[in-house]
Amino acid sequence: MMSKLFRAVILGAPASGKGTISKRIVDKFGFDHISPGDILRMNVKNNTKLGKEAKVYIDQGKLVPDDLIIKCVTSRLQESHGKSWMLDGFPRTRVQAERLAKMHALDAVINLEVPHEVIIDRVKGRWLHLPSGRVYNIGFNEPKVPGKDDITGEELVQRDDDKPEIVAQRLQVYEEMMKPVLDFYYENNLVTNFKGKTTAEIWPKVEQFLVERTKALMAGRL
Ligand code: G5P
Ligand code: MG
Repeated sequence: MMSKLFRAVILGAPASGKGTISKRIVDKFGFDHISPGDILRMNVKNNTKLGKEAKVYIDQGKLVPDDLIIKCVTSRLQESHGKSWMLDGFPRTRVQAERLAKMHALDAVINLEVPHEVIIDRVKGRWLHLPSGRVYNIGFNEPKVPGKDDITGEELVQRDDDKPEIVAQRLQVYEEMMKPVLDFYYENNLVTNFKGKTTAEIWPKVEQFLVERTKALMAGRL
């Protein structure tokens, strides 16, 4: 276990593989994985106040308002107190990035770059176990039993916002909103880009990067 804490964000377009890469980081490095998208989907499923408010935006492929999502992430980060963590899909606006910077100094910004045509093709085969956030894809990491989660045997679902027209909207919102976020992190020299069409291509590079970064952190060079 690392004695110093590592804090990272993982950014990338919808279905670029943030959740998939995050799972591998959790398995290898033991970081706490915080995915606001997963938290929102659980709230929608349980019909909470947050879920009801967020659903309207999620279903249209729009971003949930900053104050809602910042509140949600801030309280989840408190649960990670004393642990190394990675935030998946947050920040998505400059306001979110600035608020996060006031709370925590980051050690890395991992930016996944996957071509849009690959993404559009991928979402068609995505299946999800809602309570855990585990994702599957037909032809990539298929569940052992069709339609069932490997660990719990519970039902898998498809996301309402994975319909082609909503995915197109999400990609457009992403391109618009992320530029100022990436600029903010470039100004702070934090961004590392990982380009590729598959997780098989991207993961070894992310893994090597994190091995080096966590070593540097331990040696006090970060
Ligand atoms: P989310 O939940 O943050 P997105 O749109 O950022 O959603 P998403 O869709 O969850 O991102 P991902 O996590 O990047 O995608 O990708 P993934 O699930 O790991 O992989 C996608 C699929 O490809 C999976 O089926 C996987 O198995 C498969 N796959 C992976 N690698 C490969 C490969 O090599 N080959 C193949 N064939 N398949 C592969 O946000 C959702 C909504 O929540 C709100 C917004 O409304 C947003 O639209 N929201 C926020 N709003 C405001 N601010 C924020 N910070 C918000 N965060 C969430
Ligand atoms: Mg995800």
